[in-house]
This record gives sequence, structure tokens and C-alpha cells, in this order.
Amino acid sequence: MSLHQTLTILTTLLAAGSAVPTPSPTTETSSTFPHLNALAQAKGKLWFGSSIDTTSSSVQDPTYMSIFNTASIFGQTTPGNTMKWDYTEPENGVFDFALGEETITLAKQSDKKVRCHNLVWTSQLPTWVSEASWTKESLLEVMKAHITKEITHYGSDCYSWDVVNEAINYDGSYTDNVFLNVIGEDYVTYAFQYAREAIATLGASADIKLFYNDYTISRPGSKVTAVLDLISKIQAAGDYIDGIGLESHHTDTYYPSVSDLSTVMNQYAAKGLEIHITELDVACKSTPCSWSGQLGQAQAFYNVIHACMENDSCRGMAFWDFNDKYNWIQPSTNDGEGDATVLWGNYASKPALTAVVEALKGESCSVC
Ligand code: 9MR
Repeated sequence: MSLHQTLTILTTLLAAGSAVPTPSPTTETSSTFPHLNALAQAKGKLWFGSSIDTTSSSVQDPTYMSIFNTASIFGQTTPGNTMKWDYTEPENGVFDFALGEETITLAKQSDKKVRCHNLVWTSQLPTWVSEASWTKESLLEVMKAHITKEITHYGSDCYSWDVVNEAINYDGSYTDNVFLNVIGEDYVTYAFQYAREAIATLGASADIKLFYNDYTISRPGSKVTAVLDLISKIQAAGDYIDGIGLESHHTDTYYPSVSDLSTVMNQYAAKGLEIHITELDVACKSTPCSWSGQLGQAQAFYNVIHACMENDSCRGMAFWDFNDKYNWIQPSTNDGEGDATVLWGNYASKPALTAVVEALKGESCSVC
């Protein structure tokens, strides 16, 4: 029985009375926060990173920024929002890269690689795309122009691009969107082809990797089968895809085992893909997250990082934010679910942070 399971039982037994004692957390600053990137790189990984959203008040928070800006803590970043279609091409043919550039500038200041995110997605798609009536040819033209402009604008400032995001539903069917409805399932392959062609125009030195990025693809099942089929289709059409991003949005009560993760990672690796953990966070189903919830959360973080460290094709890992105050899953808008990162809003650390460090070092989890 794991520490988490034991404590769940104890917590239930003690429900009416005293709580299970909890250790005092550290209040983290850039001087105390563990050097996750250095730890990952010491074991041969490319980086450990975190997303950043320059439209959020997080960038006005000095403690947040001093942690984010420490290269040994985070060696990679992804703009949480500002390179998406609604920001970059709000009107047909009118491009605006200013907000996306803010992330590139920040990344350069602390020597971070940037996973650029994303080119084609159902969400955050302006209505001029989603609600107009298109022919297959006219929508392909618009999609190609968007992909080409973004890739050529940012060039080698992007380590990689998430070319298509979340194209498959949990049951393995294609996500309903204007691209599917007008172009058909092949829109995914077209998007990758256009992305590869855009990179070719940048010259031989441009080594920008092209990724498919999705959620709930961390354990075997209908969705993973469909995603593997999708990858085979892209690969059959040409040398268009380099990697797969496992978003890794989990919860304290529902998360993949190390064995699930290693099964699917081996399947992606067998396709020759580089694997990234792209958006790791673990929401507690009820908040404030109980001690038992925090231990479940720690186990989830541990499993994901441990599985990546064990798989040579898994090259990098990133949080989808590192402080509860700024993560996208806020209890007020998510039915009480939240507290999804390794730090409380006041920078106190959670067991999850210890678990991440232990997984990076190849140690067993003392808090799971
Ligand atoms: O973190 C992003 C949040 O600020 C936006 O409101 C949301 C809108 O769709 O998108 C969030 O980021 C998503 C990412 O781009 C793709 N995978 C799921 C992420 C969480 O929703």
C-alpha cells in the first residue's frame, strides 16, 4: 500500500477529528527553488521548462519572474496563449506577432528553448475562420498562409512547433471543427506538409521540429490507437512529423501509471518520434487540496517525470505553469477543481515539488 493510499484511509478514519499532520512547506524563491532544468540536463534530457503567459499578471510578480528567469530552474518555455491563431491572425491576412515576441524575448534573456504553440487548433480560432463558409481550396489556402507566416516570422527562435493540436477525441474520433468539416481528416497531413515546406524556405540551418500535441494520450486506449494511426498517415505522406507532445493534464485521483506511460511512450518511440511532456499539471478534484490529495498529486507528477526520465525518446518536460495562482484551472471557474501546480499561490511548496525532484534524480518517491 502506498503512502498516499494509507493516508487516504487514515484521513477517512480521522475525518471528524484531528487532521493528519503535515510537514511545513518551504516558501520558495529563486534561491531555494530546485534547479529542475539542471537536474534534467544532468541526466541527458534537453530541458525542464514551464509555460508562460505574458498576458497574465504573473509577469508583474517579481517572485514569479525571478524563478522563471533562472536558467538552471527552467530551460524551456511555451507561450500559454500568445502564438495561437486568435492572437496572431485576428483578421484574414492581418498578422500580429508582438505578443508572441514577448515570450521569445523573455526566453532569450535566460537562454531558454521555445516550444512554439500552436498553428492549427479548434480552440482560440477567430470566428472569421470558424464561422465563414469555405471551399476545401479556400480553407487550405488560409491554413497554409497562417502556418507559413508564423513559421517564417519566428524562424529558428522556435525549437519546435505544435503544428496540430488536439485533433482526436477521447473515443478516437476526429475532433469536430471547421478544418475537418471542410477539408476532411487530411487537414492534419496538409498542415504538417505546409509546415515542413515553410521551414524549407528558411534555409538549411533552420532545424525546427514539428510536433503533434494532445491530451489524454498517456495510457493505452482508443485515443492512443487513433493518434498512432494519425501519425502513420502523416508519415505515409512524407517526412513531415518529428515528435509528439503529451500534454499531461491529470488529476490527483486519475493519472497514468508508470507502466501505462512507458507502454505508450514505447509506441510513439517505435514510430521514430521525439516525445515531450508539454503541459504538465495535476488538478485536485476538490480544493483547497487535502493532504491526501496532495500526495495523489505528487504521485501523478512523479509518474510522468519518472516515465520520461526512463525513456530515451522522451527528451524534455514542462509544467503548464508553476504556481496555483496563475495556472489555467482555477476553482472558481472549474467546479472547485484546481491547485494544480507544485506551488501554492503564496509560493509554499507542495509534496509534488519533492516528487518531481526525486523523479529527476532517479530516486524513489518519498511523498507518494
Ligand atoms: O492555458 C491556456 C488558457 O490560458 C486558455 O484560456 C486556454 C483556452 O483554450 O488554453 C490554455 O492552454 C491550453 C493549451 O493551449 C492546449 N492544451 C490545453 C491547455 C489548457 O486548456
